[in-house]
Amino acid sequence: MPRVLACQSHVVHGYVGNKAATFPLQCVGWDVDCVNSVQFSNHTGYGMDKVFGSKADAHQLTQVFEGVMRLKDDYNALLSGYMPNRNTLACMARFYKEIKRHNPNLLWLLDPVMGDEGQLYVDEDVIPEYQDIIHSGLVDIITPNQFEMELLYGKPIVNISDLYSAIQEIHQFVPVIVITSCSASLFDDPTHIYSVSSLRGSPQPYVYRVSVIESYFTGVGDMFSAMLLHQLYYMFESKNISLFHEKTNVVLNVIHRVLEITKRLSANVKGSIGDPVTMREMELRVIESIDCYECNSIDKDFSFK
Ligand code: PXL
Repeated sequence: MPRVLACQSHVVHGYVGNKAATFPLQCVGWDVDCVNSVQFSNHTGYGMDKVFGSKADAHQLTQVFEGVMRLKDDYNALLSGYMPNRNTLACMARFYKEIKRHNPNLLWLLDPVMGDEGQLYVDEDVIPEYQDIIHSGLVDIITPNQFEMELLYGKPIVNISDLYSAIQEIHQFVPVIVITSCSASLFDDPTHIYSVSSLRGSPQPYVYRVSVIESYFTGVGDMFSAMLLHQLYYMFESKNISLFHEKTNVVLNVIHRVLEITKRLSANVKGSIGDPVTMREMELRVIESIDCYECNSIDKDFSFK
C-alpha cells in the first residue's frame, strides 16, 4: 500500500484541504497521514466572520513533524496545500525537503495555495517562500491556478504565449506543472474552464476545456491535487510517461463527475460566498462520490485542440 504524508487544512464540517483529499485517496488504496495546518469549524467561503478555530504555529508543526519522523521514513509521496503564513509554510518545507533528500524517489506534489483571480487569501509573505521552495528543485508537481502561477513567475500572464513562457521558466525547477484553471480572459470563453498541463521535455503543454458547472464549489483544487498525485504516482511507477496527457484527462473526468453529483444532490442550489446556508448545500459530496475515484477511463475527452 503506498503511503502519503499530507499537510493542509482541516475543517470540522465540510470538505476542503485534508478532508477533501483523504477519503478519495483512501478509496484508491493510499495510507494517508495528515498534518493539519489549521483547524477551522468550516471553510472561509462561509464568511470570514463565520470561521472559528486556529492556525498551527511553526512550533506546534515542528513538534508534530519531529514526532512523525521518529516513527517513519517510508513515505511514497508528499502532498502539501493551504499553509496560512510564511512561518508555517517554511516549517513544512524544511521537513518535506529533508524527507525528499532522504528518499529522492518519492513524489512531492505542492499546491501553492495563495489566492484566485487577483485576490490573495493567505499572508503576502508566502510568495517569496513558495518561490524559494520551488527553486530548491525538490518539488515534482505543482498545481497553481493562473493567478498563483503569475505570483511564482513574478510577472503577469496576459496571453497564451506568456503562459507558455512562464511554464518553460518554472520547468527549470519543477518537472510537472498543471495550471488548474486559467482566467476567463485568457481563452476568451466564460462558458468553459481551461486547464493546462505540462511535463518537462514534452514538446507542447496540453490544454483541456471543461464546461463550467455554475456554482461556488470549494475544495475542488484540493481533491484535484490528491487525485493527480494518485494518477501520476502510478504513471511514474510504470515508467510510462507517454500516459501523462491521458492521466490529466482522467483526473479532470473524476472531478467533473464529483461536481455533477454535488450539484445534483444539492437540488441545484447555487452557492453564494458568505452565505452559510447555500455554502453547506454546496459542500463537495465526497462520500456520495465513492464510485468516482477509481477511474482509468476517459468518459468525456476534455482535450482542447
Ligand atoms: O480549498 C481551499 C481552502 C483550504 N483551506 C481552507 C479554506 C479553503 C477555501 O475556502 O477555507 C481553510
